[in-house]
Amino acid sequence: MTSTAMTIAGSDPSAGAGLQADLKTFHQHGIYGTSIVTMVTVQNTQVVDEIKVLPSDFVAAQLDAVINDIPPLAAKTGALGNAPIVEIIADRSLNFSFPLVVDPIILSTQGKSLLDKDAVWALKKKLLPNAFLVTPNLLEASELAGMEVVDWTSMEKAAGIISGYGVKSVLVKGGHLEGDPTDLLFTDGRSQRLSGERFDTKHTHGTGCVLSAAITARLASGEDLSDAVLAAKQFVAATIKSNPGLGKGYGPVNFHVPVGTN
Ligand code: PXL
Repeated sequence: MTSTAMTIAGSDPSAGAGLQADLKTFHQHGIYGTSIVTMVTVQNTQVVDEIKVLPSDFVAAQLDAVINDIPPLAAKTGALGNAPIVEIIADRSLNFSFPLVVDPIILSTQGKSLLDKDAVWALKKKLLPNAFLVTPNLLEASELAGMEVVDWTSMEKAAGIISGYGVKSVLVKGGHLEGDPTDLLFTDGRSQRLSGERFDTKHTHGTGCVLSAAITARLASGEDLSDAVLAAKQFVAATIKSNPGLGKGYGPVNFHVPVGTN
C-alpha cells in the first residue's frame, strides 16, 4: 500500500525550500505527499522579496479537505506565517492520529521573517504540546527556549526547556555551531549526540525543510524516531554533497540522491 505524508508549509517558487522541497523529499522516499499552503513567497536562490500569508480559515479548509480524503501517516509543518494559522493548526492537531513534526521556521535562509512574534508564542503554547518532534536550529532554539543557544551545554538546556512545552522529542540542529555541526536529539529525558560533517558549499537552501521532510517520510513508513533522524541526516548530507549548483545565490540540494544508499 502507498504510504502518505502531509506538509503544511509555504511555497518557494525556486523550489529548493518550502512545500516544494517537502514534496520532492517525500516523493524520493516513495511516499505520496500532500501539501497545505500557508503562504506564497516571491523568492529565488538570492532573495525572498515578498510574502503573502493566506487567511487562516482558508488554510484550515485545505487541511480538512485533504485529511478526510487522503489521511497522512505522518505530517510536518514548515513556515506558518502568523498566530491565527498556528492556532487553527494546533486546534486541528488535537485530533491527529499520526505523528506531527514541527520545523519551527522563524527566518528564511536570507533572514526574512516567516513567523511573527505572536506566532512564536502560539507555537510554543498551543502547537508544541501536540507535536511528536520539533526541529529547531540554534536561533530557533534560542527563540523557543528564551535563552542564548550557542554551544552543547546551552543546546542541552534549551532542549529541556522546549520539551517542557509538551513536545515528545526535540532535535536541536547544530549546523550553525562553530566547528563540527553536531545535532542533539532529546527524547525520554535523554540527550543523544548526532555527529555530522560540514561541507564547503553555499548551496544549502532548504536543507532544514529536506531534513524534517525526510524524517516525516520515514515516520510515515513506520520507522522509529532515532533511526529516522539518523537516516534523514545521511540523506541531507548526500543531497548537499552532490548539489547541482543551480541559481546565482544559495542554491538547492540534489533531490535525486537515492534513499538509503548513501
Ligand atoms: O528554508 C526555510 C523556508 C521554508 N519555507 C519557505 C521558505 C523558506 C526559506 O526561504 O521560503 C516558504
